[in-house]
Amino acid sequence: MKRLLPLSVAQLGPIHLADSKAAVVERLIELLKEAHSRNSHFVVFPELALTTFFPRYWMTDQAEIDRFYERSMPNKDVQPLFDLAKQYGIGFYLGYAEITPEGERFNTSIIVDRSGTIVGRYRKIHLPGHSDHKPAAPFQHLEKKYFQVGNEGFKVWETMGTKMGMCICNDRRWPETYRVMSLQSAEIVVLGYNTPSHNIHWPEPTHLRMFHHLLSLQSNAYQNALWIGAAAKCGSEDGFHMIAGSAIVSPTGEIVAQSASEEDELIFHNVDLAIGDNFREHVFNFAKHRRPEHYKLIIERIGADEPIK
Ligand code: CDV
Repeated sequence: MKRLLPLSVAQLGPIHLADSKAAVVERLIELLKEAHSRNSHFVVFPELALTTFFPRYWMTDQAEIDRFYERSMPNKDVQPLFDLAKQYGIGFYLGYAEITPEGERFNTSIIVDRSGTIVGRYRKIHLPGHSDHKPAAPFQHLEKKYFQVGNEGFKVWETMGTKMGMCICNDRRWPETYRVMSLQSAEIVVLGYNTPSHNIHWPEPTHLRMFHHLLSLQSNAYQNALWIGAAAKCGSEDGFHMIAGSAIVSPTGEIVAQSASEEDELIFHNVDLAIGDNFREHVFNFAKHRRPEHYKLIIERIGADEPIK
């Protein structure tokens, strides 16, 4: 029997430094209205969806840095989004920069259910990039400067008729991310991303950025019998280009919906959660087939080292 979750993924085009949060929230609301017109129950918005991808900038002025962070959620800027989503009965995933009352800074996402309640929070664990200034690079990737490593693990929430997990951007490239969630019986993982088209560390062919993004989603959806909804922030933010490719991927590993632009764009699929059941019961029946006694190195080692004797 089908178990349906009408799912939208709301891709965002560029957010420039000069754009106000209120203006961005208006764009999110337009996408929410479109999701409502498609009878969606859930919408996935991108990573750091309220601001430009500010880790590309080396900043030392604390006030300049602080304006990118949210001190509470919801707050007056995003309240209109929460209000309309509640009115429509649509849940959502939203990424933003969080500063706690103690001054800790995280790259965070939340799951809001269809009644407007925040049911889950995730703080990004795999922070890419560097913390030092690289003046020779065309732009920075300073997530290690502006954020701490997430301290709440990879969790799964029973909500909206499913078991939902979440992660953020670079997390999507790591098999551990999804396996920790599929071991908690996650049926769907939602995520947002900001992926620069240009790699500042080595001359990576540009087409590989999109290829590896989709490869990561497709392989991990299949290997963990999961649906994945992935929302890009994309296009050229003040001249810095990021890939699009927002996608909904089935537990078969197939892409069932993909964005076609580098602008604000909604994609939709009436997700049948039951598709994952066949994979969980057979080829990826973890209880029957996993052999954790042979996986010890995965938690004992961080970096690659000598072969074991
Ligand atoms: N925001 C990100 O985490 N971006 C990384 C980049 C640095 C490769 C990503 O994995 O897409």
